[in-house]
Parts: sequence; C-alpha cells; structure tokens
Amino acid sequence: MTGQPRLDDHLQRYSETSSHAPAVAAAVDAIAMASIEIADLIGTGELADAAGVTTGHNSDGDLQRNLDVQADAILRRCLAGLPIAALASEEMREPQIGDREGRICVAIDPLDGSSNIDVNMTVGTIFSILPTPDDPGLAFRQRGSSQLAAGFITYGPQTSLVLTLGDGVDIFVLDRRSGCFRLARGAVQISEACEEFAINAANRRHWDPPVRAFVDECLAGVEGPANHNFNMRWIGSLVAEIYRILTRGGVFLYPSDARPGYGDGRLRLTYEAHPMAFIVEQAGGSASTGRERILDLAAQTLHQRVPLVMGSSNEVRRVEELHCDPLLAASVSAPLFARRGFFRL
Ligand code: AFP
Repeated sequence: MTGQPRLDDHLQRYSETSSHAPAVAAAVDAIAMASIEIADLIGTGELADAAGVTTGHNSDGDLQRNLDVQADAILRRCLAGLPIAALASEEMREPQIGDREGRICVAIDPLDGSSNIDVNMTVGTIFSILPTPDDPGLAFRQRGSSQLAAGFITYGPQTSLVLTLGDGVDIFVLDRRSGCFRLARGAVQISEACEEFAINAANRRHWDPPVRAFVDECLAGVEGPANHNFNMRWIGSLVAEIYRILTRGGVFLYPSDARPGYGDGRLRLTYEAHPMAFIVEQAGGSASTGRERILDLAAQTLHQRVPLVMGSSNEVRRVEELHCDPLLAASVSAPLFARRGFFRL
C-alpha cells in the first residue's frame, strides 16, 4: 500500500503541464481534502446528529438533508481562497462569484445519492472544472467539452477518488492510515460491450418507446436482438453506478419520462452529466441524451436537467439507434402509443 503513487505527486507533475494546470491541481487537492472530512462525517452515520434528516428543499426543489448542507459547506471552505472565478453547487441557487482573476470555475454536486444516506449505501461528491470565460457570469453556459478536469469521490467501503485531467481516467483510494489518496488503478477503460444495464424499472410506463424497446431487448437477452443475456442493477446513486461501470462495464440510463418535472430526466447537466460524461468518454465509453452527445451540450440554466445514457459504447449506440427508428420516433409523438400504455410496445 505504501508504494503506490500518491495523488499529490500526480497533481504536482500535472501542474507543470499548462497555464491552467496549477489552479486545476490546487482545486482537485482541495476537493480531495474536503472529501476526507466528508467521509469521516458520513462514517459516523446516525451518530452525526441525524445526518440523513431532511432540513428542507434546495433551490431546485430537491429534498435537502443535513449532510447535503454540511458537505456543501466543507467543500466551499476548502475551496475558499483558491483562484476560482465562480463556484456553482447543487445546494446554491446561483453561482458564487469569487476571484475575478481566477483561471478556473468549479461546479459541484456536494452529495449525490443522499437519499441513500439513512440506508447506509454509497453516496458521493461530483465535480467539474472549467476554464474561466471572458464573462465569468457565463462560466456554466460552456459546452461539456470545455472541461479541463472532472471527478467524483465515492463514500462507500472505500473512499475512492475517480479523476480525469483530460488524459485518461485514474482511480485513487484513500489510505486512512496515512490520510492520503494513493493510485489504485491507472488508465481505466470501459469495455465496449456489457452485460449489465441500470435503470429505475419502476418508471417503465412513463418512458418513451425507444427506451422501452432498449430495455425490452435487454430483458429478452439471448432470445432477442441483443443475442446475449443481461443482468440488472439499480443503486439509486449515480456515483456508485458509474464506479461499477468503470470497473466491469455496463450502461446507465436516466431518461426523460412522462412524470411531471421529468420531461428532461432527473440528472443535472452542469454538475452531474457533464463531469460524468467527461470521465466516461475519457475511459473509452460514451455519454448521450439518446439523441445527442452530452459533451456537445451547453446549459442554459444552472440546474437544468438532461436525459442521460452512458457507459459501454455498444449499448449507448444501440439506444441512439432506437431513438432514430422512425416507427418508434413516430410513436413518441402519437400519445395513444406513447403514454397511455393501451398499446404496449
Ligand atoms: P438524490 O441525491 O436525491 O438521492 O438523487 C440521486 C440521483 O440524482 C442519482 O444519483 C441517482 O441515480 C438517481 O437520483 C436516482 O433517482 P430515483 O430515486 O428516481 O431512482
């Protein structure tokens, strides 16, 4: 354990590579330090003054838990004082403008999957690092392909930091004895094909026909067009799902559906889909809305949602093919077929 390269050495080498790199390295290091504090807090669970208890709703109407608020505060404290021009968070209505001379902007989901806190499941922190545009007020209107770095931390059996600096994906694990992150897996690759799909199947009646058709192909397994069997997983925590996909392949879907407020799915473009898409593509996978590449999209509003299909490229491509199928596309616009379920596909 003591021999593996440390995150701070990795960041030191990276910081000499470009004019943005020192600021990016400092921000990643600060987020890593914050994650150690958050991991300790989560690790005490119910003993941490009812960490999972809801305190209200955030600016976008999501249920907010004590730990959401505490994680946000820890991250902002650790990032304070760094040359960051703007900081956006799921827990803040608007971005916080910082150092006008700052070369980078940071978007965070302080605690993704927080509905899993009180059942002791893996949750995480997601972050995206962008260059500062001429107008910092437009920092979070940039395409996902503008990102300089992205990553997430899983608070699970291990506290792991998954990181891309634009040249592949590396996974670091917290060595609790020394208090530092050490490289566990370098140059991670997602297998092109997979045998696992992840979707909240309870929403099937609300999906558009192309999504139903894809999931039905997975369920048909070797007896259907997929020509091989699938297994299904659904943890309800994006960081855990993507960590699994980075480890053994798979495809994750949170599509748009017919429920009120889910017309663009559930996940946020700026601080969930963009960073995860950057990581997945850097690991050789794909990330799409089902119609468009996630990294080609630019948010119009900070908390904008986006349909999300990501993971093994063969399966993402199959979902996109089904979205282009004229029969299925036509049925999306024909309410009789698409929503009421009288004619199941
Ligand atoms: P929470 O942070 O509110 O728990 O939401 C987690 C999440 O954004 C994502 O991490 C999960 O994949 C997804 O929601 C689970 O959504 P459902 O509860 O609708 O299955």
